[in-house]
Order: sequence, then C-alpha cells, then structure tokens
Amino acid sequence: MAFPKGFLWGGAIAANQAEGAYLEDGKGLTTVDLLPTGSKRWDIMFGKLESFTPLEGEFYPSHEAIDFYHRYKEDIALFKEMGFKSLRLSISWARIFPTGEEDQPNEAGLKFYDDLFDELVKNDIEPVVTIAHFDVPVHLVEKYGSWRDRKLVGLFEKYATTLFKRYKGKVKYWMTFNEINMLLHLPYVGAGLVFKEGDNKKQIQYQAAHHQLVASALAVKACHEISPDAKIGCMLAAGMTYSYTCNPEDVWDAMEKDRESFFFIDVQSRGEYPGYAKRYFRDHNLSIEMEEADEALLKDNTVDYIGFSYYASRATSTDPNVKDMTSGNVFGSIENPYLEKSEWGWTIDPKGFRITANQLYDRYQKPLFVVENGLGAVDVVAEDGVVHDDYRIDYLKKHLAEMSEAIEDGVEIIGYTSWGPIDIVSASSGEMKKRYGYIYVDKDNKGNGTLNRSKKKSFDWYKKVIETNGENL
Ligand code: BGP
Repeated sequence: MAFPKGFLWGGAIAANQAEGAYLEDGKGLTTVDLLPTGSKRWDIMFGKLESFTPLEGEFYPSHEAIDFYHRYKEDIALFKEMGFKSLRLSISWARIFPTGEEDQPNEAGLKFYDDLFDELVKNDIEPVVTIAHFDVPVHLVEKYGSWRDRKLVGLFEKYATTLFKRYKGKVKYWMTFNEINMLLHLPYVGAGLVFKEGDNKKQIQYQAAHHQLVASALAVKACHEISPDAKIGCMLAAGMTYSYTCNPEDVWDAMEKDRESFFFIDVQSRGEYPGYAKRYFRDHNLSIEMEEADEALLKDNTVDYIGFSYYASRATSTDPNVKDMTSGNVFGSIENPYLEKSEWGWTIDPKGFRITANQLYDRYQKPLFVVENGLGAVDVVAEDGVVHDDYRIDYLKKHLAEMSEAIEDGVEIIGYTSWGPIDIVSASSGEMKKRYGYIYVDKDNKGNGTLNRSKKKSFDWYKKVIETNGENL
C-alpha cells in the first residue's frame, strides 16, 4: 500500500459530540445543546426551533456526551497506544465567546484547549482543529438569526483570530466550517438557521452561505498572517453522485447534485463564484447581498487543502418511477442496487472512496485530507466483555485499500482521521447506539452507563495499520 511517509493517521471527534460539560467554566449554550434525541431533533435540524432554552423532560445528548472534557487525558493515552499521528477535534465557539460577542474571550475556555493541545503534543499527536463544527452560540441565533446576518462575519473573524494567536505554534492544521455544504440540507445544523412562517428559505440559506464563505476567507487571511507555517483548509461532506442510467438527463442531474456541494469548495478553493452558481441565483430569483471588498477577499484568500468526509456515494435518476429513498442520509439518493447499506441505510461503497478522492483532486489540484470516514453500527458487548466488530474492520480495510489506490492514482492525501475513534454522540440521530469507535464507551441512548472506556477488536487492528503505515490492512 502506497501511503506516504509522515501520513497523518488518526481519528476525528467534535466538541459537541464528545466534550459534554455543556455549561462548565463559563461556556455558553450552543445550537447543538438545544437538539434532543427523537423526532423533534429532525424538526429543529431543518430549522424549526421553538425554544432558545432546553425544555424540561427532554434528553439532550450533547450536555454530557462522553465527558471528554474531563477524561481527555485517558482518551489521548488510548489514542497514543494505537499510535495516532493526529487527532481532529473542534473548538466550541461558546467556550471562547459564551454569547459570541463578548469584548474579551473566556480565559477558562482558552485554557481548556491549551491543556488539551499540550496533552496531544506531549503524545506526539498533531491537533487538527475545526473552528466551527455545527455549534453556534445560541445568543447569536436569538439576537441576529445566526448566519443570515452579516454581523456573524466579523464575530467569526474575531473568534478565529483569537484562536490563531493563542495556539500559534501548537496547532499546524486548521479548517473553518465542518461540512459547509450541510447548510443546504440541515440549515440549523450547518448555520444555526431558524425559519419563520413565510421565510424565503433558499434566499436565507444562500445569503448565509455567502457570509460563511466570506468569514472563511477572513479566517484564511488571519491564519496566514498569524501562523504562516500552519495550513488552513475547507471541509465538505463528499461522496460522488452516480447517474442511475446513461440517459443524459440523469447524467446532468448527477452533475447538478454534485455541484450543489462543489459550489462552496469552488469559492473557497478557486476564490470566486462559478458561473453555474450565478445562473442558479438568477433562475431562482436569489439576490445575494455582497460588499465591495468581498470579491477580492475571496480571490486572495483561498484554502491550502481540501478536507472532506466520505461515508457513502449517492445515486440519482430523473425517472419518477425509480424508487426514491434517502439512503439514510440527507443528500437524498436513490437505492443503488449494486451496493450494500449500513444499519442506518447509508450506502457502503469503498470504490466510491477512490472515485470521490480522484474527483476532488482532479477538480481542485490541492492536497486532500480525509477527516471523516467510518461505519456507524450497533455494537454488542460479547460474553468476554469485548465488541467483536469484524464488520467495522471489514468496512475500514476496504476503504483504506481504495484510498491507497487513489494515492497510487496520484491523488495527494495528507492524512486520514477516521470518524469517532471513540464512541461519541451521533450528529444525525443524537444516539450513542450508532457507534463508530475502536474504543467502546459504556453509555446508552438515555444517558445511562459508567462512561468506562474499553477496547474493541478493531483497536488492535487499527494499531497495526498505523504501525505498518498502511502496509498491513
Ligand atoms: C458528519 C459530521 C460528524 C459525524 C458524522 C457521522 O456529518 O461531520 O459530526 O456526526 O457525520 O454522522 P452520524 O454521527 O450522524 O452517524
């Protein structure tokens, strides 16, 4: 297998899915802290939030998550035992600026991440830091409507600049918005958007997208000025869309679906709005308000690498009789009869990983960073107290083999941080039941359990993969 020397093997988590301590040390409430489990979760994720405070009697998985906030040293020791070279994690904006608009940052929040990064660096694990991973301070939603308001651009720039200054020299890999394209599918998750009766949702979403794209460019600018040796990337939920037939209508439909996601990365990587986006705005009567300096700002501050998550490929057809199904994730997809699916209906397509990596590299000709991949599954602890997750090893082995092929194809990949190396809260379902980890965490969907960590069978498997730099899959 052709993994380059220094390949950044590791794992990825997010503040709101792992830390817990949701109000500790001055942290403010974030949008994810208002997401309960169950059907209400989905209503809110689509933008129907009724209350800006947690409701009595609801269970909010992010409030404790897996208590990484207090247990990170124990968890990092386990990552170290597996030989991790990197750990992708996110900073919670509301730990640093509890309302999002204080004059001064919250020192206790800054110190937590200082200690966390020190622990990683002490264990030779590179921190790969996401600045915004789905959580927005609730105050900014209540006061400004979150990213629909240009005010957030300046507040985000101040937040990002505070991080670059504080962690200069400790953090060498940054990325701005997690799965920035999610804004179009789950507007509350991607941008903290809450809609009112009569809102023109598309107009608000694309205006919010413009604000995030400008904010991302300002963060790139600040990062390059403050930490010239650091790399800062974008991040998209990737996965090529296949045309169901060779009917040109289907092929065109698949291309349009991919462009919905590429639009964000085209702007962040090429520095300008593509023609197809401008046509889309015209065709849908969307008028995106831009400021004089925006165009040059976007052009002069493009990203250093393309971060992306890959879980599944997608398929599309223009034939109304073809069975439509969401393939379990929000991008919408029809059933691909050639592929298996996970227990949550996510298509399992290892070859699609090679296809997607080639597609992205062909398009952007910039280094890629695989910052999420993995299999969410229902793990059962056997009599011997171990989870024998051969199904996860099988999924990962096949995906890593295809990623190796992509590298042989000439695709430059910086590293691979598999999603949820330790069981954490599922973003879409809010469940602990949907587990990705090499490390089992004793906690169930209702929050019961000891939070004890234990190694699954895949723990030693991944340790060997890293030890042999991918030779031994
Ligand atoms: C991506 C998110 C991650 C993670 C992953 C798995 O969209 O960037 O936060 O949650 O999906 O999804 P889930 O947790 O819903 O299985």
